[in-house]
Amino acid sequence: MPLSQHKPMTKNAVLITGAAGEIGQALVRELAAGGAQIVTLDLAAMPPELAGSTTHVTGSITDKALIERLGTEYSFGTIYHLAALLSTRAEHSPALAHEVNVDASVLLLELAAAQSAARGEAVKFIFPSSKAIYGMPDLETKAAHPRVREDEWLHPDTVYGANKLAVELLGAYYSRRYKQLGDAPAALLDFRALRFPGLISAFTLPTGGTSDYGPEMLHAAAQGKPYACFVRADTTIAFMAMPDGVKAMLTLAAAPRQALSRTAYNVNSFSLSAEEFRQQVLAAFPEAQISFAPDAKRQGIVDSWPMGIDDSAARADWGWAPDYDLARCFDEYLVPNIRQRYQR
Ligand code: AKB
Repeated sequence: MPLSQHKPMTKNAVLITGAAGEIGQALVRELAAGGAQIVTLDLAAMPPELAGSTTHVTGSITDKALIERLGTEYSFGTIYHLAALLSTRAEHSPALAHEVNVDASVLLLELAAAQSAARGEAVKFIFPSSKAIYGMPDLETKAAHPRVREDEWLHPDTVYGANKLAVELLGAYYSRRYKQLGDAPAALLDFRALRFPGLISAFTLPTGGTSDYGPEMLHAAAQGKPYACFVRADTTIAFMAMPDGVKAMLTLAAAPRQALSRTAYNVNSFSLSAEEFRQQVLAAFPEAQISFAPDAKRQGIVDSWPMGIDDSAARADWGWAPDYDLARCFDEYLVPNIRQRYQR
């Protein structure tokens, strides 16, 4: 829909960028059920079943004029900034990754800063960051530090990890120090980031990520397709069920600001090796054909990510706890929904 056809200035609208992607679709489903006025922005159209739930703008988050026009036509209470190039895709086009993952984030931070100042009330800016902001130097160090804390190992090996870390730091700046040498704005925005494990959805597949081997293995098995996993069998990282990812974003967004001791929080669920992932898939789909054909470059990326992340700060500050451990994730969420999706 062209922006000029929108009704101007609904107060406390919710903006979701990258809304047609995996996290976006799951988040829209939850928020729409609560009756929020949602504006979605994505290069792609929303899937038909969600199209009626939002006012959708088809366009790029790198389009400065478009972002500025959104800012004149809506007053946002909360922005969920999900649009990003994931780690494998970003590695193929680092300059584009910087433009999408960092420069466009600055456009949105500017929008949120201007609206916070104009309203005298902080716009909440919720940002999905990633375990990719960590960089474990070698496999021995990775094994010796199975649950890294927020302030450790912040030396990402990928452009995606560097982009996410840069936006975390910029968000903290916009939240606390923005224009500190000029006239102090009436209110600063309220930036909150979550460092996610690899999210797995029963309903969508990721594109361009490097933790994708997990969901790809499972969705391939459910469709009766063979799958060659692009990392070694012993490769271990953390994963999380998509409903927990959405729950984490909504719970963090709702937390009172004074309860938060940091702007970026780890959220963890369960860790498992690619072989353990395969065993889970085989338990549900015994005929699945899953082999291992490691790709050295993508293997290097996953090897640099920690096995798990320590989420005690999120638990203490805003009561975070995942609903799905490994068994519940497969038995109650992934397998029944994926079976139904592919009807096997
Ligand atoms: C990716 O694989 O790029 C993402 C991530 C780890 O954030 N799933």
